Amino acid sequence: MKTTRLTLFCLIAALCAAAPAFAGLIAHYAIQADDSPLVIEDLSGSGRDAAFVDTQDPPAPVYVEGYPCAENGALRFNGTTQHVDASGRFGNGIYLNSAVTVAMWVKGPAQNDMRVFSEGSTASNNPLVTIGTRSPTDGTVKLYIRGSTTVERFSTRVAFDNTWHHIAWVDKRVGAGANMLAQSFVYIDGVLDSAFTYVRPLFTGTNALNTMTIGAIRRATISNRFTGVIDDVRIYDHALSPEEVSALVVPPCAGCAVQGDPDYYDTEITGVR
Ligand SMILES: [Ca+2]
Repeated sequence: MKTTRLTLFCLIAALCAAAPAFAGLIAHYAIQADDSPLVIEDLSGSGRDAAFVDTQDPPAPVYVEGYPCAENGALRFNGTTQHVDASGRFGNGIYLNSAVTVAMWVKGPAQNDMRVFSEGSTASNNPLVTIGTRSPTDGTVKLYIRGSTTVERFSTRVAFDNTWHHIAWVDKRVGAGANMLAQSFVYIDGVLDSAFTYVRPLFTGTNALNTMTIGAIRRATISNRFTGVIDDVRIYDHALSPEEVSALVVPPCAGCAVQGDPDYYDTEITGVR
């Protein structure tokens, strides 16, 4: 049991945010330091725990303030040796669901062509389903999907500017049968940023997916490691509505009083992880 200090304001915000949008949640990496810092627990009830992986010996996970204002509630990735690995937990791939939503909080600088979410293959460098940063560096979000064909799209707004931003990617097939027509929506901070229709690449044969990572790409080797903080990664096997996406976004930490402020309520809460 971990004791966490939050202001009353942030507690209410967090509780309000935690309530909705759990149906169809197939993995939820809330991320919180505890007695097992190398295990990134899946709170969805699906048993898809992930592992913190670090080529440093011993592994050195760094937990920092999460969103919003949760002490030791997020992981800071160093960009050189670290990622979170849930490979093998999602069958043939999250993206093979007819609809999928991937959502998370990020806080990192603009950087060239790194990844916060990725599916890939240890057998081939080709197949990728990824969310990351744009090359050339401009702080926007890059969506890069490559199987039998390649799809590359960019957000309009910036998500990587060293402050907290929420990213949600909602993708769903709209074609029947073998028609792989799909619609994709990118939300930043709970607001629709961009939308497009495209034909989903195929991930069969040599393009089959078998890895899932947070903060890097895993193929035969690890690459494209993200520098920055990631919190509360949620994966759904369906398309969240705009209202459900915006419900994941709570008031920013800037709105929370800190200890010493006149309106800081020194509220001790136990049983909150
Ligand atoms: Ca967290």
